[in-house]
Amino acid sequence: MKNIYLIQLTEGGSGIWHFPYSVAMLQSYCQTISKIKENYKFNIIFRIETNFKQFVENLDNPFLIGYSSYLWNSKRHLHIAKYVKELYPDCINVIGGPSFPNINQEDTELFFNQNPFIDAGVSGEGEKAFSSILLKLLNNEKLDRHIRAERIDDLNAIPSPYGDIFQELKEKNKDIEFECTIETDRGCPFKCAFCDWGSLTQQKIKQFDIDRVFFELNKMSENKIPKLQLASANLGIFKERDYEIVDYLCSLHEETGYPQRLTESGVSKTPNNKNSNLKIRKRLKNAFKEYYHSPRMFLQSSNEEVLKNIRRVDTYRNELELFKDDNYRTALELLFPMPGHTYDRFIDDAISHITDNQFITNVMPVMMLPNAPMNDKLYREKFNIKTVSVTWGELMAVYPQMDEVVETVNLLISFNDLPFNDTKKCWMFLWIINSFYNLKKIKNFSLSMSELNLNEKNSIQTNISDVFFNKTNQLVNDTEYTHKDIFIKFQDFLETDFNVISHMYDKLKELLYKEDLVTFKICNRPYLFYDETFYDHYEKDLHQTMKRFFNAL
Ligand code: B12
Ligand code: SF4
Repeated sequence: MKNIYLIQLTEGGSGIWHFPYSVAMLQSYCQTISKIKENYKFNIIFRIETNFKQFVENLDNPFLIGYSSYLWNSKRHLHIAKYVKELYPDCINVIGGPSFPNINQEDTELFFNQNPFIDAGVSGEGEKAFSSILLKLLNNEKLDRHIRAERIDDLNAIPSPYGDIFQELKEKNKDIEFECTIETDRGCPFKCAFCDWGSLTQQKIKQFDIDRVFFELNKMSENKIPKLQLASANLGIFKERDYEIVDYLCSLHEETGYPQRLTESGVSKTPNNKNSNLKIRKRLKNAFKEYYHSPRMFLQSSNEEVLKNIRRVDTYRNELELFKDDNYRTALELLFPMPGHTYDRFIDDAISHITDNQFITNVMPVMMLPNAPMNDKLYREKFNIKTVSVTWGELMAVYPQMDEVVETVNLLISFNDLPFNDTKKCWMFLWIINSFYNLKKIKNFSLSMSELNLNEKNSIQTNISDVFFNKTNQLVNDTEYTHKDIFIKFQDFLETDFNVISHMYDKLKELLYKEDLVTFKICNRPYLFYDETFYDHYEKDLHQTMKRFFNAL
């Protein structure tokens, strides 16, 4: 038997790790082919507890190693692959997954030049392509360096990995729990410029049999899975079928408590009357309650120019009111910065629902995914896109040995019409509205306070926010000022007039795009990073600063 290792380092913390679903799918399909089953033994690796060199030394006569490459593990995988080649020169290194670059021919070439120890790379769906590699090697045939996989027509030819493979991995890893991914379908008909849905964007959606989906959902419940991720890009697009799946899942949770938590990956972007988005959202929230995050609407932007540039189909922007519900808050997800954004347009996006208690806005920094249309050479040139590399940060696994290699991510920072300084100013604008206006708004919507763990600890901050919120609303009612006017004036005040708040402001602005991704979280939810000592010490100054600002208006 020849030893195959499939490595997909996933993230783990507090004893819960992502199930290495992608490589489990490869193994599951390959084992349907008798010639492969008779000749190869599969070993899946998703966590490494020694240093990488030692890990490689302990491998048992590896014949081929497959690496499943994502933003959060690709550097570590390459590091391992290099040691592998040094120690076992005959072992074949094959890479696949969404971070193997394929959108620009020169990027692929550069990748192979920089990583000569990688023998072959697969773009696209891996199950059949990987099995062909294994069969070719049995026939002593030579491998192509870059293999572009053909689309898999019959997804049901891939057995579920939540049978034997899952049980075996559970047996071997009794000290941890798995959070799991389930695909109900594959592919996405849209082609948003910032996204690389596993290289399956602008592709027909293919479905897994509904009975197979039910089988996997039952496994999630039987095995008491703490968190389930539905990997559909457009949940709700198959109006009846998707609701049936969600309803089944909700019934399982209601009856057994498991799967315990749920997140979904994408919601249908078809017009609302053609999908079951709304029905799904309400069913999920009612069944899972606090174990289902705030329902999210992935707006990305509401500016026409930005939407056109990122080729985003926007169908629910005008139907947002339908998603409101007295029992929960809905999060409006935005991306920033994207070609077409300016300071002014970003502000309009960020405050579009500022006076509505049932909506809260969340802004994500845009990452340059290696195979997203945005990374196409012509697209980059057209908009003069600049990026900066930052460390991946707190989303890393907690194992200290994993710090041997630092994963990084490229973030977009500027375009033709958006200088880098304005990008930072936009993030700081977000910090302002979330620190001084939205905090009070969240407090008004009682459910959210407990949801966000806000309590008396934040009292000085909430008092200051009360002042800002009330004064702003009063001015908007009594004068010609709009919310936008006041927020912009406050930002100018903090940038030009040194005071205790501008001290915090400057410190955070300095960290943007230098530190890891946590800084963007601070801009979105500053109250979760409450600095009690600072607020205690400067309480009086903070109130005086606020007073001075409003008196000067
Ligand atoms: C589940 C999921 C998650 C989960 C868990 C991820 C995990 N660690 O396992 C959660 C919710 C945590 C998550 C979070 C994020 N995710 Co996510 N996520 C997904 C999702 C929806 C499904 C992944 C999946 O299992 N797909 C099904 C499998 C079968 O497909 P696949 O992974 O592409 O594998 C196939 C091929 O790529 C290939 N292949 C894969 N490996 C190998 C190896 C070999 C040797 C070969 C030959 C072939 C091969 O064959 C496989 C089978 O066909 C994908 C989108 C998607 N549908 O793919 C995004 C996706 C993976 N996520 C993405 C991103 C950007 C994120 C976030 C950074 C989002 C954010 N801004 O915060 C975070 C950070 C994650 C972290 N670890 O910290 C990007 C990744 C891009 C990249 N280049 O890495 C994707 C592709 C979505 C996108 N918009 O483009 N995510
Ligand atoms: S963001 Fe969603 S809709 Fe757009 S291409 Fe990616 S998966 Fe499809």
